[in-house]
Amino acid sequence: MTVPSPPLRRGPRRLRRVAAVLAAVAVTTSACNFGEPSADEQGSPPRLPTPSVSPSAPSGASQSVVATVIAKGLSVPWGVAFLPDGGALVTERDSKRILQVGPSSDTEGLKITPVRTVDQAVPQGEGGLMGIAVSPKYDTDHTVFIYYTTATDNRIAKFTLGAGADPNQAPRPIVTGIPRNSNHNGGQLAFGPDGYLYATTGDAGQGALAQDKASLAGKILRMTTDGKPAPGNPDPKSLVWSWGHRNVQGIAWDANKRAYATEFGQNTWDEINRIEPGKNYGWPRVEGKGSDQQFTNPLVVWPTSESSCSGAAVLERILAAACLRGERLYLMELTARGTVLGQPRELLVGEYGRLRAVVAAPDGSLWVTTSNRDGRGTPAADDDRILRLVLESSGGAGKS
Ligand SMILES: [Ca+2]
Repeated sequence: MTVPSPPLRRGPRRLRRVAAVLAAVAVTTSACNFGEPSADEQGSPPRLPTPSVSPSAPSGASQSVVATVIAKGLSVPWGVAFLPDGGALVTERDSKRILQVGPSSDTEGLKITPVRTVDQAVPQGEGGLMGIAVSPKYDTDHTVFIYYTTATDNRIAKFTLGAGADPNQAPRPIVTGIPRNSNHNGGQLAFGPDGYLYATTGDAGQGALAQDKASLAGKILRMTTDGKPAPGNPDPKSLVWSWGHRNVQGIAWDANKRAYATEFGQNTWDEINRIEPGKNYGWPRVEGKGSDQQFTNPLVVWPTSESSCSGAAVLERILAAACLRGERLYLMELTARGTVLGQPRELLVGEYGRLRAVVAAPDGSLWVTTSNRDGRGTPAADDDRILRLVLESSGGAGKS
């Protein structure tokens, strides 16, 4: 059996091809049922390593997905953000490096090029160089945003890339004073469909701060590119968008502009929450689902041993969550009302170890990073890796 190396290039998003992702992966398919790319995918494919076909459903069920290792030899890749050229900026938490991955390739997979090191970051425990976001106006402002831990706080800063940019110029902080600790630093950054920058924070090991609106800990923040409260925030003078969070490391939006976030619980329940402004998600008063009306219940809860999900991404109607301790990728089908339809499906269970970031790539695939060098995993020789997942069976939706 041969599985064609999927082309990776700029071009029209192929989202229609994943419109029936869950249906496709749920269909009974043989592992060889991956055909030639359609005409609009033709192009000059990079020299990618041989894909592995991963039978990813539990106990002999029939889901399958093509997972291709497209980059390897990284160390704790944390944030991934695509540039307009189809390459991605990737942060490494502990080395404090920012790398560009792709779009060109070499014999090892996608080409990895160091961009800069963020010397201002002070990695410790779960802290270090974490989230990264590319300005929606990157073509004109060349600006990149990062979230990192220092000796005294977590902060958000920005810098410029490209011709004329000085790689030795320190990133300019736009938000400081986000409480830090060895654990629960949050760290995700992403631009929402409204054009504003969102940041997810952790409770820094002090649960009470999540219920304190004056603290930036245990919150989801929404801001302008200068780090000011974005217009429409619940309190016009505050960055706080939602509160009562323990440790959120992933956020993504669906086509209806609804936000979903992954959240680490304590010992029992991890959560997926649909994030709405001004709502209180309960921590530390509630872990998982509760009955107190003042708190917003999660959409989905999982036992921590099967989840501990960090990254989140939405691809068409599919919400994906990449899990560290649970060593799997969950896929959930979102409804038009912003709920989850049926049971989450799990892929890659235990196959690549701990999974941290998941992002929707411009070509309609998902990129997933491993995190086996973060001190809690068992690294393979080529860890940490970036996987490219194509969530479809060839032949198109409706065929099996
Ligand atoms: Ca909660």
